[in-house]
Amino acid sequence: MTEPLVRVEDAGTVRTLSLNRPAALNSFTTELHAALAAALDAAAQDAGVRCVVLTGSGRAFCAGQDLADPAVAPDPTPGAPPKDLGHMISTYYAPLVVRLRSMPVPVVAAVNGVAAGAGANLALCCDLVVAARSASFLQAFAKIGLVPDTGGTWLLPRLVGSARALGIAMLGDKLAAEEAARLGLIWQCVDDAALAETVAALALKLAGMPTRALVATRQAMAAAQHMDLQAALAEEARLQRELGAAPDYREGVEAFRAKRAPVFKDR
Ligand code: T3D
Repeated sequence: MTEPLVRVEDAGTVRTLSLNRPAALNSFTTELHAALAAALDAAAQDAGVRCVVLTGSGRAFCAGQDLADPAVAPDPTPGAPPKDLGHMISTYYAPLVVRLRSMPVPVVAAVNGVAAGAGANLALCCDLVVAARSASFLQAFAKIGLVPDTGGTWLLPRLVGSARALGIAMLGDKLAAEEAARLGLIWQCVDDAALAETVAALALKLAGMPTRALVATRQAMAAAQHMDLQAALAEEARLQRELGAAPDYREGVEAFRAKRAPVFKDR
């Protein structure tokens, strides 16, 4: 039986998706893109899923685009036309970012090893990024004459500021997980042996929280980057009006007042 390109495992309401091309460090082919898109869509549509964890099989998280894929590898034949990388980006990577950033549940990246190129930015697109101490982040694009894609130009300056974003992107050096956490690029760096347990606990915690409010928080924070304070305050009022009318708010307040654990159900 052939191995799936994305392994799907459920533990209660937490769904783990593992990129599964370990021999090529889980780098992206068009087939892997299709498998990941289908797995994310299935998780989004499954009311039983309240948190998604994204990770990699084997020693890497994801090495970005598979540079051996004939769809992108430059043809050495003299006079051969260049490959249209813009088409790859708009057909596969941009929709992947949009899919991830509009997931109806929180998404945690469990970065088990190197995350390079689009693989690094795939991780950074997730809501919370937890990395093993031996993992690293590498904006490999400059080394092959490209710019950061998969949301990198948008994400990096927002996460770490322009000076650091430019240094990370222009030099393309490996950034160790611990340094990534220190710079605020990721949420947490943990010992390798603690990664699975830490992520499982985090995902379980998120899965038990008010999902709709968590997703609205992601969206509001992204939207606020383009707003002045007045507009952001107005958007907060609009969201609180909406969330305040939903069952999770009533449940949260009732549970607090009754000194019991809340049971959130909105999604
Ligand atoms: O092109 C477009 O469509 C535009 C979109 C671009 C998006 C992008 O992601 S561009 C950036 C593409 N990624 C890279 O440039 C990263 C290339 N890989 C590396 O720099 C290194 O492999 C790593 C830093 C990720 C890991 O280094 P290391 O020393 O731990 O492993 P390695 O020995 O280099 O790689 C192990 C194997 O994986 C090796 O294969 P082999 O020799 O054992 O048969 C290597 O060729 C393969 N591999 C690693 N990365 C890729 C890859 N194969 C295809 N594509 C890769 N990206």
